[in-house]
This record gives sequence, C-alpha cells and structure tokens, in this order.
Amino acid sequence: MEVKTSLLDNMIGVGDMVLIEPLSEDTFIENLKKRFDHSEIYTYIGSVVISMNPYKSLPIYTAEKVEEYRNRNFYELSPHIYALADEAYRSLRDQDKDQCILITGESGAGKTEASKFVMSYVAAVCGKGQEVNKVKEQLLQSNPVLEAFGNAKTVRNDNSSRFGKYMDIEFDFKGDPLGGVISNYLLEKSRVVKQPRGERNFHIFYQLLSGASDDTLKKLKLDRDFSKYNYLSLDSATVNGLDDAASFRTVRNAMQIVGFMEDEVQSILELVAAVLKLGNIEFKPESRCNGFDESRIKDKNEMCELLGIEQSVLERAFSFRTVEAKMEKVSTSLNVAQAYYARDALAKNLYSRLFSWLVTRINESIKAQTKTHKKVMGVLDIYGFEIFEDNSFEQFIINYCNEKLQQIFIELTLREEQEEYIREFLNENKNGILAMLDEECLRPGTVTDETFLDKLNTVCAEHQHFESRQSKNSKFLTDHSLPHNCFRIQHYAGKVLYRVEGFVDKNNDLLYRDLSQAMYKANHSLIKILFPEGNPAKVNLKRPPTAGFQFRASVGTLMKNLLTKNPNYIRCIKPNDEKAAHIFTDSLVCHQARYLGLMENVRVRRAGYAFRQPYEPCLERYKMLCKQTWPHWKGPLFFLEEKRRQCLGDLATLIQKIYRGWKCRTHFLLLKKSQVVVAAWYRRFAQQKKYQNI
Ligand code: AOV
Ligand code: MG
Repeated sequence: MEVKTSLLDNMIGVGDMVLIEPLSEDTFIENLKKRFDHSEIYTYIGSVVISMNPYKSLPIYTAEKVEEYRNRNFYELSPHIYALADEAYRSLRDQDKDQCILITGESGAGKTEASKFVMSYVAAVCGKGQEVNKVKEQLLQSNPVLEAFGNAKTVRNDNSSRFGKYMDIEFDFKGDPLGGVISNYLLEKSRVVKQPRGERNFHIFYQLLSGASDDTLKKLKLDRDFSKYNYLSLDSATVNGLDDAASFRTVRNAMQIVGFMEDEVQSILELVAAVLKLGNIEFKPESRCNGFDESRIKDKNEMCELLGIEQSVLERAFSFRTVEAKMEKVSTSLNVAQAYYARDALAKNLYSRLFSWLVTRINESIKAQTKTHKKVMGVLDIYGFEIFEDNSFEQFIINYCNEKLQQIFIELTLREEQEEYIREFLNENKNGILAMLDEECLRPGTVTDETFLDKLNTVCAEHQHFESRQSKNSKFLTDHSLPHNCFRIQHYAGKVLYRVEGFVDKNNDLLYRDLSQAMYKANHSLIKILFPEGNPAKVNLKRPPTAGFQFRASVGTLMKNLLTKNPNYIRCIKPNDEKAAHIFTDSLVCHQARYLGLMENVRVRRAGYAFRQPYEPCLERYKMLCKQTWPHWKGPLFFLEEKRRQCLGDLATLIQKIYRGWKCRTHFLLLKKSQVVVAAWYRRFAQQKKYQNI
C-alpha cells in the first residue's frame, strides 16, 4: 500500500512509528524498509528502539556521534541506540532509578552488537580519571573474552551467543562507574563434542590453533591443523570475515586488561588444549572371560601430561563406573560405547565449568571496590530465539528463555491489549514441560526419552481436553502426523518441532564420579577447582539439581530482578536470512514485527500516556522551575495534598510552556490519582479531534 501522508513522503521515512498515518502493517513495514534502504537502521516506537541489522559497518558509532547524542533529549535527534543509552544513563544518574536494557530479537538480529554499542556509549559518557578509565576498560574487555569462549558460528549467525548474559554495571551517586557483575545462563555445551553441519565449535579452539605462537602450541602439545582434532568440524572451519588469529591476540590482550595473571591464562589454555586432546582419545574393546567387552584406551594420550594426571588413573576412570550408596561401593565396567559417552560427558563438563569459572574470575576483577549505595544499569543479551532443522534440549532452553522475556515485554508494555497472554507450557506448576522433565528424571525405575515423551503427551492431552472449552491458547500441539520421537510447541515466534532424544540425559547432566575424582587428582590447580566434588573427603550422595531446574531458577530470579528496574527496550530485527547487506525480505521482517507485537506496541503508545511518575520524584525533579517549590522544597511531608496539587498545577503550566516549542508533539501534564502523567499528544490526532478528551 502506498503511503501518502506528508510525514512518510519524507525520503527516509518516519523516525517514530507512532507518527505514521495511516497505521497498518503495510505502512509499518514500508517505513522500516525505506529507512533500511537509507541505512537508517533505528526507528522508534515511542521510547522503544527498533534496530535493523544492516550487515555492514556504518559510520554511526564514532566519537562525534557520541558527542552529538550526549545529554540530548530522546526525541531531539534522529533515532539512535545512543539516544536510548543516554536516556537510560541520565535517568539512572539524575533520578536515581536503576535501569535495565532489554535486548531481544531472534538469532542474528543484532543483540550482542547492540549490547556492545550501549556499553561503549555509556563508558564514553560516564566519569573521567585514571581509576574510572581502568574500570571502564575492564568492563568493556570482558566482552571479547566471553565471546571467544561462549560464541560460535551457527547457520543463523557467524558469531552466535551460545550462552545468556546479564551484566549489571554499577555506578556511584555521581554516575561514575564502580564496577560490574556478570551472570551467565546455561552454555550450550553439547557443541563442544559435536557441531551440526555448517557450524563450528566455540571460537576459542580455532583462535588458539590459528593465533598462538609456535612456542605456545608446542607447550600445549597442539598441532595447528584443525583436521587433527575430532571435536572440530571441518566443513566450516574457517568463516568469511572472521580472522581467528587476530581475534586470538585481541582475546589475549583483553584477558590481560581484565586482570588475568599470565599463569592463569596458561592454565586456561591448557584446559582448552585438554578438551581437544580428550576428543582424540579412542577406545578399543578387550574381551573378558565373562563374555563382556571392557573398554580400554587405545593409545597414550597427551591430555594426561598436560593436566598432570596419571595415565592409569584416567584409564581406570574410563573403564569403570563406581556407584556408591550409603556403605556400599559397586564397580561395573564400561563397554566401548559407554566409554565414549563418558569421554564426551567429561569434555562437555570440563569446558562448561571452565566457562563458568571464567565468569567468576572476571567478576572478581570487575567487582566494585566499595560498599556504598550503587545505582545499577543491567544489560541483558541472551541467545535469540532459534529454529533449526534439528531442535533439541538446547533449543528448548533458549526458546524458553526468549518466551520469558517476551512475557515481560507484554506485561510491561502491552498488558492492556493482551490480557490473555498466558503460555501454558511455561507455567511453573507441575504441568510445565521442564517441570515434567524433572519429575521424570527423578522418578525411580527406567526413565528414557520415550517415557518422558509419553508423559508429556498424556498430561498435555488431558490438560488440553480440559482446557479446550475455555482457552484456545494451548501451546503444546499434539498432532498424530509428528515423527514418533518428537513434540511440537507453538512459541510466540513460531512452531518448533523438538526431537526428544537426549532430553533426559542433558537434563540429568550427571558426570560419573570416577571421572570427577580422576580430575581432582590432577596436578593442576585449575582442574582441581573445577571438580570440587571429586574430593574423596567430600563425597556427597545427594543428587545435584538438574540442568533444567537450575536454569528455570536462574531465569526466574533474573525476571524478578528485571521487574524491579526501569526497562528500556531494543527490539532487534533481522532483515534477511542470507546474512547480507542491502537485502530486505518483507515476509521475514513482517513475521518478526508480528510476533514481537510491534504493531500492538504502536497502538498502545498512540492511545496511551507517554510518561508517568509519582508526585514526589516529579516535584523533586522540577522544583527549580516554580517559585512555590523553590528553594523551599523539603521532601514528601512538606505539603498538604491540596497544596501539593496546586504546586504541581503551577509546575504543569511551566513545563507545558517549555514543551510547546516542540515541533510535532505537545506534552500535557496531567494529575491523575497519585501520579503525574505527561501525555504525548500528537498534533495530527489533535487536529482530527480524536483525542481531545485526554
Ligand atoms: P545476535 O546476538 O542477535 O544473535 P549479533 O549481534 O551477533 O546477533 O549480530 C550478528 C551479526 O550481524 C554481527 O556479527 C554483525 O556482523 C552484524 N551486525 C549486527 N548488528 C550490527 C550493526 N549495528 N552494525 C553492523 N553490523 C551488525 V544470537 O547471539 O545468534 O541470538 O544467539
Ligand atoms: Mg548474540
């Protein structure tokens, strides 16, 4: 549909979707496209920033741009992620409101890049001085380290985050940065031992082999040739546009800035090398007189030397499994397949524990050195919603996390429109899928992926039958045409078919005790730290919590935390599936705009009020504008209700005068029950006499 209004005649489209007239899905998409074609990748919906991935570098993140946006009002300049960052930072500093920056969008949409732009903007505008600069540098340099270990090439994104990340940046009362705290969410560790076609293992493996000096590689007993390692897929070992060797230098440098000691870096690299070596261990059967094939390691493995583990200790750990129960210890031997399973489990555990340790270690370096009151800006960058050909437990976890975030968005911005937005499979009660998986994993008797699927089908079918009359909202889709080992879920962003194979095992996430004990025996300080349960003095017979349980709990805590902060949204959109600049696939963008609820977002913004604030902070903020409140404003108890309203009225008139100078919108300050409401009243609507009753 051709958009005719004068606002859209503008070559580069309209900066704020709220001003589009007429509003329809077509005009919405057309506006995005027009802007995208002119490299205007940011567009507002009120205070929400839509960010289109340009897939090319744009000259809009320069120091001059930072200066341009610094201390400017949100709507003053053309839309930019810097405007959002500036607004968030200023309200944190001036109004003492903790902020969070919620960055959402599907895999490859530009979340991680956006989070880095926000962080670098805030770093550029906050505080000065040697100490402060050191803090800033450390916070920023934590990124390359975590990306090297936690990102990988997938078919959707060449630098895909395979973990969720939330970072609190802490400030003092002046707005100077004090430090930060990073929380990480479930790393997709299955990637360590196997990668889908067209994908890679985590970047660090390739970076190390390509970028380390000959001397370092010799010490680590590594060969530069990727093909020597079973754990490195070969069909896409090099990625266009990624320079692994240069990245390795960046990562080494970043580790140094963050505060890693040389011997720590050495230890970390030894573990990375050990994972590669572990993948090369092969097993052969050895026939026993009882007819049972016991597994034996084929060749001597250099991993033992690297980690200071005796070969015989490792061999034993790969040949037997000991089960301890109260006073008894029973050892059974492993066959070759079980030994391979144990090897992979060890590699996955080793790597994911190393990753968590890195986060802890970085936190130690970047934590604020003072206990005084801190203001906080949280930046959330999780793995985006993804649908692959083959979807497993990992995709379920990733998509679950995205559902939760979408729920928060709906709750905070669209609730009036979508009261009935309930996703049953997410419910925390016993009918949630993760809860059912846990119940199944803890059940005595034989538990397999199939028994879990049976349970899922039975419970959900019953549930649906019961619910069907009241709600069309069931998101677990039963369909008899599904492959027998699959279930399907209607997520907010699309239907996903999950293959159930591996769900139970990945959720259990158990490592044979023999292996953790062997690791604990290593003459390597870091390995010892990573496997504390291997300490024979600390045998704990209690079952560790499942992966799903831990994830659910940590995401739950995160959501509660986010709800206490003032949210700022960046909604990232992927323009095409080719990872290419200049291609705008209408259908793809439209699909994302729909599931992200962007149209509803515009409608709510057009109808609603732009800004709400309780009386007290508003008076505090604007006290200097009005002679009634300046200089004798003495806090909440000073005014009687009536007097307070009167003062606010005076303030309102003044603020209106200030805002009246604005070009396309007029602000009104209203007094609602207990809040001051600044309504953005758009002149176009006003002319139509549509909203005159505001
Ligand atoms: P994601 O974080 O949303 O995906 P990224 O932030 O990693 O996506 O972006 C994917 C790629 O798109 C980047 O590596 C860049 O090449 C390009 N890109 C994104 N934003 C910009 C920008 N503003 N300017 C230039 N290039 C950009 V995932 O982590 O897969 O959910 O899981
Ligand atoms: Mg990412």
